[in-house]
Amino acid sequence: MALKGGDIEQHNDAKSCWVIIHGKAYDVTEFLPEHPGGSKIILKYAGKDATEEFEPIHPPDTLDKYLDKSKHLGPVDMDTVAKEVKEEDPEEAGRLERVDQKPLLSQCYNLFDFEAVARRIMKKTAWGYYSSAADDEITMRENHSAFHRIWFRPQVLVDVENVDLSTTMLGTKCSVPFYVTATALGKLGHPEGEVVLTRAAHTHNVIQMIPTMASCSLDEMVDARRGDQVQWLQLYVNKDREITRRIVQHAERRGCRGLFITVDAPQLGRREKDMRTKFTDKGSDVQSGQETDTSQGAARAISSFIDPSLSWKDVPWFKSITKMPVILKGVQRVEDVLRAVHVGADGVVLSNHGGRQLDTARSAIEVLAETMPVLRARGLQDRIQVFVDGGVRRATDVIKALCLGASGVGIGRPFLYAMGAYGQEGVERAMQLLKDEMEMDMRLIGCASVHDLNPSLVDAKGLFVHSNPTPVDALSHSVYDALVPPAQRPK
Ligand code: PPY
Repeated sequence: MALKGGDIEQHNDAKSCWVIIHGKAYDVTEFLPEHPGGSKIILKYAGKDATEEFEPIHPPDTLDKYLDKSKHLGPVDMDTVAKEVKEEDPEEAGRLERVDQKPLLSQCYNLFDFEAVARRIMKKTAWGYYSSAADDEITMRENHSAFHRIWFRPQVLVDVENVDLSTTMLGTKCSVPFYVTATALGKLGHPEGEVVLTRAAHTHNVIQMIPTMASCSLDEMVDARRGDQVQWLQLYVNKDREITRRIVQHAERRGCRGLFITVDAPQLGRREKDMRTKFTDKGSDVQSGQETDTSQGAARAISSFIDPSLSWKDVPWFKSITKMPVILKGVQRVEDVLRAVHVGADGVVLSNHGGRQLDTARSAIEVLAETMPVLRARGLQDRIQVFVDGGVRRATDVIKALCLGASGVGIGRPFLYAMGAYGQEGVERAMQLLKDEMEMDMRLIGCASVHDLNPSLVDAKGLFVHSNPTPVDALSHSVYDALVPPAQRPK
């Protein structure tokens, strides 16, 4: 017999805490101290329906995995559960109005357009989480602007009637040299989450990297795959290596073709925009100066499982538990690329985690320009595949990375923005726009195949220059009123 709302309501504190999730009741009293996001957030929903808060940040198999079966109390007659009367939220009303008035998808011409729309219509928590980066967000901005310090040296009079964008990454043929990189918590941006990216990736034959911290389960993303579509797995290494082994081997059994181990996040960076919007409904407390809770933002709250003791010593173990190629994601200097070759990694992703970890870390494109000449000088360029991600918004950015020796380029936030703003169609259009830009750029640079791209086609001398131009005298500019010419004197 189904439980009634009244039965649940009585268990509304730390002594006895029941919650409803997707129409079922759970006794989470003993789980409270273990919850990676802290007990406070659960207690807020003690005796109530917690589905809305739970959904985007927990894959659907979470309760089966982490809560003992004896605590699964069974179905609830939802007609008997008091509906929470939500206060009229003017901010949300404004957002819904903006959703109604958003531009047509066909009016989006480039990846920045999706970002502009997403910023206006995504929920504040989603925008805060996706768009935020570490500290002053200097690295996040540098990731894109570094591409502006590379200039093309096009060649002319090459037959570019037919342009071939296809390439091979980790032995897989794919139609374009970019892939959907792993980004977490997809349901913050779209009710269906990451499977939307899977479907769009299929349409364009683009590889998808499945995130450990997805809102969908790995099985859901794998089940959403069609035909011979290719997926890789991004891995956060758990302190409990048995959990890690299970995840890796399960992904391999389900057909994932690459293991990308995240190595740049022994601790999650501080993303203050995310912390401020907070993943609680009373985010605005911070602004009004009232007492705040200690919310750390969506990501940090659930990151305590990540093992900060992960080290080079562990790499052979990963190679021993899987036949998938092993790639280290988040390498940031040539010395570590050489070390990765030495320990037998099949690849590296030069990446600073979208600027979300160490602020003022260099851009991946700069690290690539540092790395490839060293690999070539030592004859190691074919021993390891080098990928880059971060700040890629234009096909010219992708082409520059390939010219400098990258095997492929990861794109994260832009596809999330396209998904948040327009769903699957949006992601498909974003991919199509990139393809169209790329075909044109290839013609203009004088290359009919991505395999013809090489370092002679770019001038990257300025890439390593980090100095700022003469600082702008911002303060005086803000108080200075320019001399206004007098009104014409009467004759
Ligand atoms: C990030 O937010 O940068 C992530 O990599 C995702 C994440 C989310 C939650 C816990 C750990 C990492």
